[in-house]
Amino acid sequence: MAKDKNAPSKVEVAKDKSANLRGTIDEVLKDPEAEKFEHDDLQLLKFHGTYQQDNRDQRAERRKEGLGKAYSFMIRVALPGGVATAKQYLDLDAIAAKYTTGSIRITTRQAIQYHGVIKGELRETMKSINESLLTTLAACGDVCRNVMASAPPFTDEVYTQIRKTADEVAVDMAPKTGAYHEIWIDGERQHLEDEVEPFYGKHYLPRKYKVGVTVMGDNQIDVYSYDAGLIGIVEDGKLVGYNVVAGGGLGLSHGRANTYAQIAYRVGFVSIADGVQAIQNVASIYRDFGNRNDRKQARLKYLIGEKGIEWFQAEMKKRSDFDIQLWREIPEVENQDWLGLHQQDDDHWFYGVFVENGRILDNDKSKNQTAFREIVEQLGVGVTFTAQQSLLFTGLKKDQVPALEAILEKYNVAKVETLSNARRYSMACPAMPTCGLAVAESERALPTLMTDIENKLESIGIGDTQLTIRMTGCPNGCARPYTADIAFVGRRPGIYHMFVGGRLAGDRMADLYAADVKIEEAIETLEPLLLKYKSDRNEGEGLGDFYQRLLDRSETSTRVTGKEEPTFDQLAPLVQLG
Ligand code: SRM
Ligand code: SF4
Repeated sequence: MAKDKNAPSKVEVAKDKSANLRGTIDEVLKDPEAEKFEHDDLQLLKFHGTYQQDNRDQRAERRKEGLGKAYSFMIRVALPGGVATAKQYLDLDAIAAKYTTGSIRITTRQAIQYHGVIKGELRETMKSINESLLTTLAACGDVCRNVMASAPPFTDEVYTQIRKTADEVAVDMAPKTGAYHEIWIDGERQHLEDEVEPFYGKHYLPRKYKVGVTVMGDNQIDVYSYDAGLIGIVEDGKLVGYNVVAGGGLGLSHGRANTYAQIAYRVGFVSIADGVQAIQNVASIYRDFGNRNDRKQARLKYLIGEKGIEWFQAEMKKRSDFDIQLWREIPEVENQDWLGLHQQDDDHWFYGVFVENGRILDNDKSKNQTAFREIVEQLGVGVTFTAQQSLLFTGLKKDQVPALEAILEKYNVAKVETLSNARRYSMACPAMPTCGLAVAESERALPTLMTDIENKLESIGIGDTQLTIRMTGCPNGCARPYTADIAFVGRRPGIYHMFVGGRLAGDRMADLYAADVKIEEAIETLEPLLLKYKSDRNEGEGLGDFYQRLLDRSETSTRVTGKEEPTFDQLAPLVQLG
């Protein structure tokens, strides 16, 4: 029978039947015979912050031995603004050692992920996380995800308010179902008849909803990549309100022109007091009008793309009992990764440390996990995870800095002065072996490729160039490739689409530069452009900016679809002549 294209998707049906996200998760957890979750529970688990995965490196071997997949769980812990106290960090570290493959992985959205938790220990792991006053609820699923906030822990009025607003959005948008508490914490089944999800209702949102809060001039969180965002407007040193953006998103499917990555649209300006409600109102439009039939067309960007930003702005006005003014113009963004030492307030400092691809784990070269544990234990400092997969030690006294640096040195953890400008801004998603959607390597491939890129930049004489290089194992965009200066997006094992033309400011889309490039040929594919950049760039011009000038773009590019023509082909004669 032909599929009814107006029928709700399977996930919508699963939500409908789930009794506010309960499904049969509790029963399967309690059943020692059940080695895995199935059907609807697989979708519902995500709302609780966990994914069933299997180790893809082991698939072939196990198949040969007549064994099924080696199932385990990824758990994502939501930390609004990426903030953890010293005790929370040490607890997270201890949980990693006790229940997981051992590593803590900082995500591109200031959360952390564990991998390899076995089913028999899933409940205990979730309970331990909650005992640290942290949660995994809504870290994944069709809800408001971890709310991001600009990372520097400044205690001035502006940054304090930014973090406060992010925390308030997180509380306001958290699901109210008792299912999470019942299943993972106290095991007592509540009375369901009177339980309501006041904002979400029983179907929650059509898809994920991502939010970030920052301040003008500082876009480390890549606010234009999200479903909704608030950008603080500062006048005479005071925060006066927020510009609201909506409808950003970076996932696309190769070969499908109706899927696209989109820079968020400008909605308008609201007062500080109305910021949280503005984020809820954006979500309510999404909840009421978003596509619930086709999950590939369900993100807010497609709704705004189809109906237009003017329609969206009018709908926002209708739903808001507060004033929505015209967008306030903002200055060029100065991107900062906040690595190294910075003053936090009169008495305190913070210190940013680069974590390659977010992986906190001891290895032969460097023992960052031991170093970070020792720093937090000895100095009692807090930790803020950044949107560039790194971390800041916060609340340091000036006289603690030498001790911190000595610990980094002892365990061979790179200080920012020793990093190239290319590596320090690089990011990769996890991809193989845990991600079920990966079609190519990412985190395991980028470090070596980065060394080749560093060598090439050095040999051309542009080793000091500041640029963002990002890699993902599929087109879903988890390491935000489409806003980077240079990106590698997995197509098949060892083969990548190469994008060029975004920038550190995160407010512009890159172009497909070259299609289906073998990783061994990446450097030679890039070289003509790098040479041309070296000879023809303007003073201070970034690689992405230069490429846009070469393409003669009069307007900022805000969208890249799943079916683009490579721009390098257009430019090949010009570039090779260079
Ligand atoms: Fe992502 C799915 C990892 C940020 C777009 N993402 C996944 C899954 C859960 C794979 C899956 O569905 O089975 C990945 C788990 C891999 C693993 O083994 O751990 C995964 N995404 C990640 C993280 C961990 C990458 C990282 O290097 O840190 C990031 C976790 C963020 C967090 O803490 O919440 C992560 N994902 C992103 C981002 C970037 C961002 O938000 O800043 C994007 C692009 C922005 C956006 O959402 O548009 C992103 N992830 C996706 C998509 C495409 C969604 C879409 O609607 O277009 C998928 C696939 C899906 O949802 O169907 C996906
Ligand atoms: Fe997995 Fe693709 Fe996301 Fe990488 S970009 S983590 S491969 S879904």
